[in-house]
Amino acid sequence: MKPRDAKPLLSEHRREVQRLERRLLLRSSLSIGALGMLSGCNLQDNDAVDKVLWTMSRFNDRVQARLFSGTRLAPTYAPAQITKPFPFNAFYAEVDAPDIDGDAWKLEVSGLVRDRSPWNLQRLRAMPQAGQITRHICIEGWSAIGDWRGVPFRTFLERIGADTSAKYVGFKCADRYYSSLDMATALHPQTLLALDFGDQPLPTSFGFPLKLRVPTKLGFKNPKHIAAIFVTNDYPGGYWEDQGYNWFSGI
Ligand SMILES: Nc1nc2c(c(=O)[nH]1)N[C@H]1C(S)=C(S)[C@@H](COP(=O)(O)O)O[C@H]1N2
Ligand SMILES: [Mo]
Repeated sequence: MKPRDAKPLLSEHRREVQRLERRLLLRSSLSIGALGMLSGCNLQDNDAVDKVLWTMSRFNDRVQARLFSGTRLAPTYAPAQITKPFPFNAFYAEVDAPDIDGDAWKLEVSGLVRDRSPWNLQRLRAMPQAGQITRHICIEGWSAIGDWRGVPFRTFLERIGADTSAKYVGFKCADRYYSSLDMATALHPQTLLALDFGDQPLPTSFGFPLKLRVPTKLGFKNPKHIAAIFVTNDYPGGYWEDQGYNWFSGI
């Protein structure tokens, strides 16, 4: 993948930055460009470059989690910046996206939670709603700005009595996709159980009826068509994570 923001980097850093870019891709699946977009750093001056070099020299999942997770906010955008049409991506073609009946749909909840009762759309819509306009960054080298709205995931986890000292939250999807997050990211103020894109319900191929929107992570950590959510201390992995993509993949 070609780094988008590599050009403005000062020339005296070029060599070090190229080395870094390789390490970053190998260890985390993130490019410097993607890291810049997730964190809102333009990586154009010496300070920013030094900060990245310092961070990358200590790069692994555990250290990344300690450095970033739960505190940094992803950049937000203006309504005029929303990407139209919004791009589709999945491990299959768009015509094969699961066609889910919203009235019959149920969300299962399990694992380290007090209330395992299933949820439906009506119950989710009765919860407090929020949203923000953020950039989705796919590991395949494209990004797009979208307006997702829904239930703050922290509010949902509190409502089901999740053990927030557990390590992971896992997701199972209607298309057999699956993924998982560290608890700090699950509780991050921008992490949303999204029901809407703009003021409309999520379109069929973009995750209807429910997707997780995590603007501090790469696109593959944003599961669509969620069917089940579980809280656990056993590492749940993920569809792409289990094929070698870095599990943390974010800020
Ligand atoms: N259920 C499900 N969720 C998924 C995927 C998928 O194949 N199935 N692909 C992931 C990847 S790699 C990306 S880039 C985004 C694409 O979301 P979009 O179609 O809304 O752009 O969904 C993510 N979540
Ligand atoms: Mo992706």
